[in-house]
Amino acid sequence: MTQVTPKQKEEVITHFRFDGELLSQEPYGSGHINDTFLLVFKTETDGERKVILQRMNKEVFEKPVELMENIVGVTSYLRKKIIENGGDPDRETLNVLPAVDGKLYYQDSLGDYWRAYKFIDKATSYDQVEDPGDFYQSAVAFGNFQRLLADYPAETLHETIKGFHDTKSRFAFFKKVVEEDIMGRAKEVQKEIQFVLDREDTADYFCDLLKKGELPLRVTHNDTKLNNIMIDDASRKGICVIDLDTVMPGLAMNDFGDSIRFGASTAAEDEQDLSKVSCSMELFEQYAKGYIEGCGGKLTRREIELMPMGAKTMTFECGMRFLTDYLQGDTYFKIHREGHNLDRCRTQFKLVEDMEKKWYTMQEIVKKYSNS
Ligand code: ADP
Ligand code: GN1
Ligand code: MG
Repeated sequence: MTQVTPKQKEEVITHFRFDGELLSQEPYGSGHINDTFLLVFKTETDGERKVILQRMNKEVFEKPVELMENIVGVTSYLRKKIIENGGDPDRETLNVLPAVDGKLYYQDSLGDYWRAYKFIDKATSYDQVEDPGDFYQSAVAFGNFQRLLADYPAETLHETIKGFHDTKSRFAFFKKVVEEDIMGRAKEVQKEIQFVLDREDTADYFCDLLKKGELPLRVTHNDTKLNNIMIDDASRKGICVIDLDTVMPGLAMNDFGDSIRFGASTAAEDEQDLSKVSCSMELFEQYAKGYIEGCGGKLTRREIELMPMGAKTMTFECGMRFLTDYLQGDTYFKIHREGHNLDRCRTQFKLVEDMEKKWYTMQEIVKKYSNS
């Protein structure tokens, strides 16, 4: 995607129903996909009001209108449940702010799609775990999210990215990208390429079980990293699951696994010193406990047993995706330095190796909670 220009943003802001005088606007958060801005307004009635404004990445999400239909469907459903449970729907789910013409998005004169959300104040989205208790709370919240959506009519959801966690197809695509090698980068990363090729069985594992009808498809989030949840600054509870772009039918093990990949790592996703990167079993346990509790008894014994496989699959898949993007010239994930995607790929593969070493421990941990 091209850079957002000030003129473009100015046009967009006038096309939403925002109250008050604009005090500031700045790029916000550390997402890899959309362009996110925090806007602050001064209103006559209730002081400062903050808004999240996002340009949706239309190269990643080819049908932004369908994407917004999913988000409004899911958030209005959650809103009802939150009210029934006596919660605060303005803080516990995303709230879309409509454009001036009443639509859920605004398409600007350059053809880009934008949306706005109420800002969830006095809560934080973390890029790394600072306290294991927060990680546990984020697990309860992601588990709850799935439990609350258990009866959501899955057939009404659009598939916003085709084959998003179809690791087998991603593996086949990876091999094609290596063969084509359009940037001439494959020769520098032979070790990483080999790492992927040696693990075709990991890529196939869930896809084969799904084909045999052995795994339940649920409405899942599919991008459960720690910075996609807001932790309340006062209660330290995971209050709101955000980044709903990939809510689609999927596997509970993958939602569990993607959180482990990101949050149970002892280092940042793009750490260059690999000696700092490992999968913390303390954090793995906190998350497993919280997620199983949050799902409220809905997970089958088999799903719980396969949670370590979810962690390995999501970490392997994500590393392979970063490497694919590196080989293709960094067109999918935002990068902030040369070789950024390669650094990210290396942390993921270090984690996969570490999980392979700790396989028995992970199995024992989930076993402990599958009986509770
Ligand atoms: P991306 O798909 O690029 O990751 P996100 O929707 O996750 O985009 O938004 C990026 C970041 O913006 C989040 O990690 C979070 O820090 C912040 N954010 C997004 N929505 C809200 C919101 N409603 N209230 C507060 N912060 C938000
Ligand atoms: C992207 O959007 P964001 O930054 O929360 C990506 C995830 C990856 C993640 C890796 C739609 O998540 O699939 O796991 O980066 N989202 C999309 O950090 O591709
Ligand atoms: Mg995000």
